Amino acid sequence: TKSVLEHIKKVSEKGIKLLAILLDPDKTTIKEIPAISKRIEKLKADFIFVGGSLIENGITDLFVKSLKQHTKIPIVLFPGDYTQVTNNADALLFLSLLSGRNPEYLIEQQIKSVPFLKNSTLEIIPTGYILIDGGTNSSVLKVSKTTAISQNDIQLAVDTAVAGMYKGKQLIYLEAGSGAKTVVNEKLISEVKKNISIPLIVGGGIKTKEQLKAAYNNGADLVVIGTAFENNIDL
Ligand code: 1GP
Repeated sequence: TKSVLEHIKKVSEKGIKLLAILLDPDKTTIKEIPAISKRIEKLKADFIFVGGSLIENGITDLFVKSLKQHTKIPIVLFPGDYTQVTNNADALLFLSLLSGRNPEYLIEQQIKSVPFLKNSTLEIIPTGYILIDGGTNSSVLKVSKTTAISQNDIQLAVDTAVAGMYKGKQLIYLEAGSGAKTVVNEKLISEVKKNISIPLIVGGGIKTKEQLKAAYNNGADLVVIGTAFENNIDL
Protein backbone atom coordinates (compact mmCIF):
# COMPACT_ATOMS: atom_id res chain seq x y z
CA THR A 1 0.00 0.00 0.00
CA LYS A 2 1.23 3.48 -0.77
CA SER A 3 2.01 5.96 1.93
CA VAL A 4 -0.83 8.25 2.93
CA LEU A 5 1.52 11.06 3.93
CA GLU A 6 3.56 10.80 0.71
CA HIS A 7 0.33 10.96 -1.27
CA ILE A 8 -0.88 14.06 0.60
CA LYS A 9 2.49 15.76 0.16
CA LYS A 10 2.86 14.98 -3.54
CA VAL A 11 -0.66 15.93 -4.44
CA SER A 12 -0.66 19.13 -2.37
CA GLU A 13 2.61 20.24 -3.97
CA LYS A 14 0.76 20.17 -7.28
CA GLY A 15 -2.04 22.25 -5.80
CA ILE A 16 -4.54 19.43 -6.11
CA LYS A 17 -7.07 19.44 -3.29
CA LEU A 18 -8.01 16.45 -1.20
CA LEU A 19 -11.20 15.44 0.57
CA ALA A 20 -11.68 13.22 3.60
CA ILE A 21 -15.02 12.02 4.88
CA LEU A 22 -15.10 11.60 8.64
CA LEU A 23 -17.07 8.70 10.07
CA ASP A 24 -17.68 8.58 13.79
CA PRO A 25 -18.44 5.00 14.90
CA ASP A 26 -20.45 6.52 17.74
CA LYS A 27 -22.88 8.04 15.24
CA THR A 28 -22.80 5.54 12.38
CA THR A 29 -23.82 1.91 12.82
CA ILE A 30 -22.05 -1.03 11.21
CA LYS A 31 -25.28 -1.85 9.38
CA GLU A 32 -25.07 1.44 7.50
CA ILE A 33 -21.54 0.79 6.24
CA PRO A 34 -22.38 -0.77 2.83
CA ALA A 35 -24.60 2.15 1.81
CA ILE A 36 -22.26 4.73 3.30
CA SER A 37 -19.25 3.25 1.52
CA LYS A 38 -21.10 3.59 -1.77
CA ARG A 39 -21.85 7.25 -1.07
CA ILE A 40 -18.20 7.93 -0.20
CA GLU A 41 -16.97 6.20 -3.35
CA LYS A 42 -19.37 8.26 -5.42
CA LEU A 43 -17.92 11.43 -3.92
CA LYS A 44 -14.46 10.20 -4.92
CA ALA A 45 -13.20 11.02 -1.44
CA ASP A 46 -9.46 10.53 -1.08
CA PHE A 47 -9.60 9.24 2.48
CA ILE A 48 -11.99 8.02 5.10
CA PHE A 49 -11.17 9.32 8.54
CA VAL A 50 -12.50 7.25 11.42
CA GLY A 51 -12.70 8.60 14.92
CA GLY A 52 -14.57 10.59 17.50
CA SER A 53 -14.41 11.90 21.01
CA LEU A 54 -16.82 9.46 22.64
CA ILE A 55 -16.43 5.99 21.13
CA GLU A 56 -16.96 2.87 23.20
CA ASN A 57 -13.94 0.60 23.54
CA GLY A 58 -13.60 -2.01 20.77
CA ILE A 59 -16.13 -0.50 18.38
CA THR A 60 -13.58 1.20 16.14
CA ASP A 61 -11.87 -2.10 15.37
CA LEU A 62 -15.09 -3.76 14.18
CA PHE A 63 -16.10 -0.64 12.33
CA VAL A 64 -12.85 -0.41 10.38
CA LYS A 65 -12.86 -4.13 9.59
CA SER A 66 -16.32 -3.80 8.10
CA LEU A 67 -15.40 -0.65 6.14
CA LYS A 68 -12.40 -2.45 4.66
CA GLN A 69 -14.76 -5.07 3.21
CA HIS A 70 -16.71 -2.41 1.35
CA THR A 71 -14.18 0.09 0.09
CA LYS A 72 -10.60 0.44 -1.10
CA ILE A 73 -10.37 4.09 -0.08
CA PRO A 74 -7.55 4.40 2.47
CA ILE A 75 -8.77 4.51 6.06
CA VAL A 76 -7.03 6.95 8.37
CA LEU A 77 -7.58 6.79 12.11
CA PHE A 78 -8.37 10.12 13.72
CA PRO A 79 -8.62 8.93 17.31
CA GLY A 80 -10.12 10.67 20.29
CA ASP A 81 -8.08 8.42 22.55
CA TYR A 82 -5.65 5.52 22.45
CA THR A 83 -8.37 2.84 22.68
CA GLN A 84 -9.40 3.74 19.13
CA VAL A 85 -6.15 2.50 17.64
CA THR A 86 -6.71 -0.52 15.41
CA ASN A 87 -4.28 -2.25 13.15
CA ASN A 88 -6.94 -2.75 10.49
CA ALA A 89 -6.71 0.81 9.21
CA ASP A 90 -4.06 2.12 6.81
CA ALA A 91 -2.72 5.06 8.74
CA LEU A 92 -2.99 6.86 12.06
CA LEU A 93 -2.96 10.57 12.66
CA PHE A 94 -0.72 10.59 15.74
CA LEU A 95 -2.28 13.71 17.18
CA SER A 96 -0.88 16.20 19.65
CA LEU A 97 -3.43 18.74 20.82
CA LEU A 98 -1.11 21.73 20.47
CA SER A 99 -3.73 24.38 21.18
CA GLY A 100 -4.37 22.82 24.59
CA ARG A 101 -2.39 22.75 27.79
CA ASN A 102 -3.59 19.39 29.02
CA PRO A 103 -0.67 16.94 29.27
CA GLU A 104 -3.11 14.06 28.80
CA TYR A 105 -3.53 15.03 25.13
CA LEU A 106 -0.01 16.31 24.62
CA ILE A 107 1.84 13.16 25.71
CA GLU A 108 -0.08 10.81 28.07
CA GLN A 109 -2.46 9.32 25.51
CA GLN A 110 0.43 8.97 23.07
CA ILE A 111 2.40 6.94 25.62
CA LYS A 112 -0.63 4.76 26.36
CA SER A 113 -0.96 3.97 22.64
CA VAL A 114 2.56 2.54 22.31
CA PRO A 115 1.74 -1.06 23.36
CA PHE A 116 -0.90 -1.10 20.62
CA LEU A 117 1.46 0.30 18.02
CA LYS A 118 4.58 -1.73 18.69
CA ASN A 119 3.79 -4.56 16.29
CA SER A 120 1.42 -2.66 14.11
CA THR A 121 1.76 -1.99 10.41
CA LEU A 122 -0.11 1.30 10.62
CA GLU A 123 1.53 4.28 9.00
CA ILE A 124 2.00 6.71 11.87
CA ILE A 125 1.72 10.36 10.89
CA PRO A 126 2.80 12.98 13.48
CA THR A 127 0.05 15.60 13.36
CA GLY A 128 -0.29 18.93 15.14
CA TYR A 129 -3.93 19.33 16.08
CA ILE A 130 -5.08 22.89 16.69
CA LEU A 131 -8.55 23.81 17.92
CA ILE A 132 -10.01 27.09 16.72
CA ASP A 133 -13.13 28.46 18.38
CA GLY A 134 -16.07 27.19 16.33
CA GLY A 135 -18.74 28.89 18.43
CA THR A 136 -19.87 25.68 20.12
CA ASN A 137 -18.67 23.75 23.13
CA SER A 138 -17.59 20.87 20.90
CA SER A 139 -17.05 17.37 22.30
CA VAL A 140 -13.33 17.63 21.69
CA LEU A 141 -13.18 20.69 23.97
CA LYS A 142 -15.27 18.98 26.63
CA VAL A 143 -13.34 15.73 26.55
CA SER A 144 -9.91 17.33 26.35
CA LYS A 145 -10.75 19.99 28.96
CA THR A 146 -8.90 22.58 26.93
CA THR A 147 -9.82 25.90 25.37
CA ALA A 148 -9.72 26.72 21.67
CA ILE A 149 -7.74 29.50 20.05
CA SER A 150 -9.90 32.52 19.22
CA GLN A 151 -10.70 33.07 15.54
CA ASN A 152 -9.17 36.54 15.92
CA ASP A 153 -5.92 35.38 17.46
CA ILE A 154 -4.30 34.66 14.13
CA GLN A 155 -0.79 35.20 15.47
CA LEU A 156 -1.24 32.57 18.17
CA ALA A 157 -2.67 30.11 15.64
CA VAL A 158 0.26 30.73 13.28
CA ASP A 159 2.87 30.44 16.03
CA THR A 160 1.26 27.24 17.32
CA ALA A 161 1.31 25.71 13.84
CA VAL A 162 4.92 26.74 13.21
CA ALA A 163 6.00 25.40 16.61
CA GLY A 164 4.30 22.14 15.68
CA MET A 165 6.25 22.04 12.43
CA TYR A 166 9.53 22.71 14.28
CA LYS A 167 8.62 19.88 16.65
CA GLY A 168 8.51 17.58 13.64
CA LYS A 169 4.81 17.32 12.89
CA GLN A 170 4.20 16.28 9.29
CA LEU A 171 0.69 17.70 9.07
CA ILE A 172 -1.16 20.56 10.74
CA TYR A 173 -4.91 20.16 11.35
CA LEU A 174 -6.98 23.29 12.02
CA GLU A 175 -10.18 22.13 13.71
CA ALA A 176 -13.28 24.18 14.48
CA GLY A 177 -14.92 21.14 16.09
CA SER A 178 -17.45 18.73 14.68
CA GLY A 179 -20.70 20.53 13.97
CA ALA A 180 -19.06 23.93 14.52
CA LYS A 181 -21.26 27.00 14.03
CA THR A 182 -18.33 28.99 12.72
CA VAL A 183 -15.81 27.43 10.34
CA VAL A 184 -12.12 28.30 10.61
CA ASN A 185 -11.90 31.78 9.09
CA GLU A 186 -10.23 32.38 5.75
CA LYS A 187 -7.59 34.78 7.00
CA LEU A 188 -6.50 32.34 9.70
CA ILE A 189 -6.23 29.49 7.20
CA SER A 190 -4.22 31.56 4.74
CA GLU A 191 -1.84 32.98 7.38
CA VAL A 192 -1.14 29.52 8.79
CA LYS A 193 -0.61 28.14 5.29
CA LYS A 194 1.82 30.95 4.41
CA ASN A 195 3.96 30.15 7.43
CA ILE A 196 4.27 26.37 7.19
CA SER A 197 5.83 24.12 4.58
CA ILE A 198 3.85 21.00 5.47
CA PRO A 199 0.34 20.11 4.30
CA LEU A 200 -2.64 21.70 6.01
CA ILE A 201 -5.88 19.96 7.00
CA VAL A 202 -8.99 22.00 7.80
CA GLY A 203 -12.29 20.79 9.23
CA GLY A 204 -15.23 21.53 11.43
CA GLY A 205 -18.66 22.83 10.47
CA ILE A 206 -18.15 22.92 6.69
CA LYS A 207 -21.56 22.45 5.09
CA THR A 208 -21.73 24.62 1.99
CA LYS A 209 -19.90 24.58 -1.32
CA GLU A 210 -18.74 28.13 -0.63
CA GLN A 211 -17.17 27.18 2.68
CA LEU A 212 -15.48 24.21 1.08
CA LYS A 213 -14.09 26.33 -1.75
CA ALA A 214 -12.99 29.07 0.65
CA ALA A 215 -11.05 26.55 2.74
CA TYR A 216 -9.31 25.21 -0.37
CA ASN A 217 -8.65 28.61 -1.90
CA ASN A 218 -7.11 29.91 1.29
CA GLY A 219 -4.66 27.07 1.60
CA ALA A 220 -6.29 23.92 2.96
CA ASP A 221 -4.75 20.93 1.20
CA LEU A 222 -7.22 18.50 2.67
CA VAL A 223 -10.71 19.27 3.96
CA VAL A 224 -12.52 16.98 6.38
CA ILE A 225 -16.30 16.72 6.25
CA GLY A 226 -18.28 14.78 8.82
CA THR A 227 -21.59 16.28 9.90
CA ALA A 228 -22.64 17.53 6.45
CA PHE A 229 -22.03 14.04 5.05
CA GLU A 230 -24.02 12.45 7.88
CA ASN A 231 -26.86 14.86 7.20
CA ASN A 232 -26.77 14.06 3.49
CA ILE A 233 -26.01 17.62 2.50
CA ASP A 234 -24.97 17.73 -1.15
CA LEU A 235 -21.72 19.62 -1.49
C1 1GP B 1 -14.38 17.16 12.99
O1 1GP B 1 -13.17 18.38 11.37
C2 1GP B 1 -14.06 17.36 11.54
O2 1GP B 1 -13.30 16.60 13.65
C3 1GP B 1 -15.31 17.50 10.73
O3 1GP B 1 -16.27 18.36 11.32
O4 1GP B 1 -18.39 17.08 11.50
O5 1GP B 1 -18.42 19.56 11.39
O6 1GP B 1 -17.82 18.23 9.38
P1 1GP B 1 -17.80 18.30 10.85
